[in-house]
Amino acid sequence: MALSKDVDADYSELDVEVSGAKAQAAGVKAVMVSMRRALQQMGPVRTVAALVRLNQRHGFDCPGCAWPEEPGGRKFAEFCENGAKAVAEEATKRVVTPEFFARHTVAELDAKPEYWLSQQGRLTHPVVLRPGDDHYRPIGWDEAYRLIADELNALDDPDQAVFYTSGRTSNEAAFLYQLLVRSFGTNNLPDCSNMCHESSGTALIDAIGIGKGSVTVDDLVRADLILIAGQNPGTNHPRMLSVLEKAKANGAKIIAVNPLPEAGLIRFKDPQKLHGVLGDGVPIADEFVQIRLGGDMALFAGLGRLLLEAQDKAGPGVQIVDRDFVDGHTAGFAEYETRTRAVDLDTVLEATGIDRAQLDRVAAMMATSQRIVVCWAMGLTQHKHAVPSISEISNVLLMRGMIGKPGAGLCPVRGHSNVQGDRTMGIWEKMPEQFLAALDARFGIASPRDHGYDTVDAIRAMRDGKATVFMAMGGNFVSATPDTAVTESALRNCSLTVQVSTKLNRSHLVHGRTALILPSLGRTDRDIQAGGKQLVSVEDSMSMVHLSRGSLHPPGDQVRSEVAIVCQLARTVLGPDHPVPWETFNADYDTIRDAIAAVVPGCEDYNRKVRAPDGFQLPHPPRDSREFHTTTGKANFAAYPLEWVPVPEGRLVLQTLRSHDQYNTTIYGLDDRYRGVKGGRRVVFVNPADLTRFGLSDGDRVDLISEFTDTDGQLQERCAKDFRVVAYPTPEGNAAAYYPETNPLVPLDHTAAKSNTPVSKAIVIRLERS
Ligand SMILES: Nc1nc2c(c(=O)[nH]1)N[C@H]1C(S)=C(S)[C@@H](COP(=O)(O)OP(=O)(O)OC[C@H]3O[C@@H](n4cnc5c(=O)[nH]c(N)nc54)[C@H](O)[C@@H]3O)O[C@H]1N2
Ligand SMILES: Nc1nc2c(c(=O)[nH]1)N[C@H]1C(S)=C(S)[C@@H](COP(=O)(O)OP(=O)(O)OC[C@H]3O[C@@H](n4cnc5c(=O)[nH]c(N)nc54)[C@H](O)[C@@H]3O)O[C@H]1N2
Ligand SMILES: [Mo]
Repeated sequence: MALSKDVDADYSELDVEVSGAKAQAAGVKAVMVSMRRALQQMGPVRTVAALVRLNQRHGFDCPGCAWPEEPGGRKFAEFCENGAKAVAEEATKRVVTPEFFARHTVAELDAKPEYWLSQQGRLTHPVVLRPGDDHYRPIGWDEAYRLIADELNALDDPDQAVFYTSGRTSNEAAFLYQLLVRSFGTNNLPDCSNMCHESSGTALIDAIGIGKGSVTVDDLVRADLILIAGQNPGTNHPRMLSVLEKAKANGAKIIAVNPLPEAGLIRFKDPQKLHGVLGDGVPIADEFVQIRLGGDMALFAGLGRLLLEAQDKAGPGVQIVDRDFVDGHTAGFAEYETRTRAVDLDTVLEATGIDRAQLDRVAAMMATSQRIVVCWAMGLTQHKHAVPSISEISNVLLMRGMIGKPGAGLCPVRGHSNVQGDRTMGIWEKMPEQFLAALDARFGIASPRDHGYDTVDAIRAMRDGKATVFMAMGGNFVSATPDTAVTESALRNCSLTVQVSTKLNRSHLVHGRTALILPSLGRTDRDIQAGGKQLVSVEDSMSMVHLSRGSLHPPGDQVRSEVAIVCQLARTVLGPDHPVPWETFNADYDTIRDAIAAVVPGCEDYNRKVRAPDGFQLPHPPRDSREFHTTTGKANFAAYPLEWVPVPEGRLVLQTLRSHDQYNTTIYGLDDRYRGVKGGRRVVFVNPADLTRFGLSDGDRVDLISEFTDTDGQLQERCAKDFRVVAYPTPEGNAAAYYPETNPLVPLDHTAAKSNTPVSKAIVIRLERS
C-alpha cells in the first residue's frame, strides 16, 4: 500500500504550520480524521470488521488507553478518534517482511525518523541480526528460542538479564512471562509503569495500602466536584470526556489544573450528540487553574490549609474536616495539620502562579462539595517531587472523608490499555512476598526474593556491563526511556537484545551484538492454538477485568501470540522437566486463568467471573469497605516539606508531552490539531513574554539545551537540535515540547524521589538560536 508523501520526507525539514490553540475537542472533525486513518491503513472491509467490534462485549479491548468502558449498555460505536487510530495502526494491511529487511540495511533504517518506522506496517517473520552483519535475516522460531536459551543459560547469574514489559500485554501473557522470568531466577522485570504511574502507586500504597485508584465510572458520574490535574483527556483519554459531560449534566463542577489550556478540558463536542455536531459543544471546566509546572504539591497543601481554616470558621456544627473518618480510619492527622497550618500562602501563590482569589474559590468549592473525585496523570507523576505531590492529593481527600464513599475518591488515570493488569499479574521488580509465596506454592519453583532492576536501574546496569541480555515484551525501550544517548550505548553494550513486537521501531535498530525481532499478535488479531480459538483478559484503570477477543486475520502465519512465544521460550530455556505445564498453558488459555485464580489475590474463580458480560471488578479494600492494609492499619496522612520548581534566571522549565497524533513513541501523523500545529513535531511552545525577554519570535529556530547538576555538583548539558518556536499560552517560564524527540534532554539520574520515575515534566533548558 502506498505511503503518503510526508512519511518519506524527513519531517524535521517540513514547514510547520501554526494556527493557535483550539478551544474544543472532538466533534465531527474527529470522526472524519479517525475514519480517514482507518481506511488508509486497513481498507474498507477490515475497517468495518475492526470498528464494529472495538470495545463491544463480544469484541476486543481497545489497545489505546486504559479508560474503562461504560458498564451496561455500551453504545454501538464506543470508541474515540484516538482509539480508532490505535486500531488502524495495529490492524494495518501494510507489512514488514523479510524482503523489506533484505532491501534496507539496519543503518539505513536507523537514519529514518520514528514516524517513518511506525508507518511501515506489521512485522511478519522472526528475524535475526548476527554479529557483524548489516541486515536482519529470517530465522526459524525454534532456532530463535535456542539462541536466546543459549545466551541466558551461559550467564554467570540470572540477574545479568533484563526483561522489560510494555503495558499492552494481556493478563495471560503477563502472568506467564513473569513466571518464566522468576523460574529463570531473576526479578529484573522493569516495565513502562516505572516511567508512568509508579509515583502514584508509591504514594497510594503508603496512603491507602493499595496502588490503584478508588473510583469507578459511576463515581465520576455521581461526583459533585471533579478535579483534573496534569492530564490531557481530549487527546489521551478521549472517552473520559463523555463521562465528564454526564457528570456535568448531573450538576458536577469541574476544575482543570494544567499549565496549558488543553482543548478537551475547555470544551467538548460529542460527535454522537446533536449539539456536538452542530454547536460549539459543552464547556467542561468551570475553573481553569493555570498552574506552573510542578506547582501541584503547593496547590494541594495550600488548599489543605484553607480547608482547615474554613473548618475553624464554620465551627463544630459543620464538617469540613470529616472528623468521624479522620478519627476512625486515619493516622498521622495531627502531624499533617501542624505542617499544613504552617504552609505559607505567598509561597503557594509563587509556586503555582495563580492568584489568591482563585485559590480561595477552589478551596470554597472543595469545602462545600459532598462528593469529590481527583483525577491525575503524567503532569503529576513525572516530577522530582511526584510522590509527595500525589500524597498531598490524598491528604485533602482523606481530610474530607472522600475515600470509600460513592461519588468520591482518588483517580489516577492509567496509560497503556493493560498496564494495571500487568502489575496485578506480577510484572514488577518488587512484587510482595505474598504473591511470590503463592507462585512458588502453586508451581514448585523458588522465586528469587531480592528486588530486581526497574527501568532506570536496568539502563544503568546495561551501561555498566552488569546486565548483558535484554528482552522486551512489547514497547520501544530506547525511545521511551530518558537520556537517549546513554540508553543507546547501554543497549549496544548487550550481547543479545530481543524484541517481541508488532511494529517496527527504533529499539530494533539500536541493538546488542546479536539481535532478534519476534513478531507477535496484537489485541485485534484472532488467536488460534491447539485447543482452539483463544481469548485473553485485561484490567482497566478502574480495576475492571474483562475478556478481549481478537477477530481479525493476523498479518502472517509466522506471527505468534505472546503466550505462545513465552511458553515455547520457557520450554527451551528451562528444559523439558520444568514443573510448569508450559505446553498445556500454550494450548488452552483457560488453564492459565486457573493458575491465575490460584495465585493472584482477588482472581479466585477467574474463568467464570471474567466471562460475565462486563467482566468483574477486583477487590479494593479502601473503596469497598474503608479497610486500609497499610503499616498502621489505617489510611495515612503524609506531611512532607513543600517542594516546587523555580525557574532559574534566563532559563525555562520544559515539560515533554504527547501530541494529538501519536501513541507514545508510535507517531501516527505530524499534526497536533488541538494545539494548532500542522506538519511537524520539532516545535517548542513558549510564552510570548519569555520570547520577548530572550529576543526571539514565533517561527525562530532554536536548539534546546538542558542543564542538570549531578550529585558531584558537576553541570551536565544535553542538546536537542533545531526546534521551531511557537508562541503559546503556557505560563511564563514554562515551555513544552513533544516526547520522544526531547528524551535526549532528560538526564538518567534525574528521577522522582522514592519512585525513581524519570523527571520528564520539569527539565531546565535554555534556548539557543540554531
Ligand atoms: N492518543 C494517545 N492516548 C494515550 C497515549 C498517547 O500517547 N496517545 N499515551 C497513553 C499513556 S502510556 C499515558 S501514561 C497517558 C498519558 O496521558 P497524559 O498524562 O494526559 O499525557 P501527557 O501528554 O504527558 O500530558 C500531560 C498533561 O499534564 C499537563 N502537565 C504537565 N506538567 C504538569 C504539572 O506540573 N502540573 C499539572 N497540573 N499539569 C501538568 C500537561 O500540560 C498535559 O496536559 O495517555 C495514554 N493514552
Ligand atoms: N520524555 C518522556 N518520556 C516518556 C514519557 C513522557 O511523557 N515524556 N512517558 C512515559 C510513559 S507514560 C510510558 S507508558 C512509556 C511508554 O513506553 P513503551 O510502552 O515502551 O512505548 P510504546 O511507544 O507504547 O511502545 C510501542 C511499541 O510497542 C509494540 N507493540 C504495540 N502493541 C503491542 C502488542 O500488543 N504486543 C507486543 N509484543 N508489542 C506491541 C510496537 O512494536 C510499538 O512499536 O514512555 C515513557 N517515556
Ligand atoms: Mo504511560
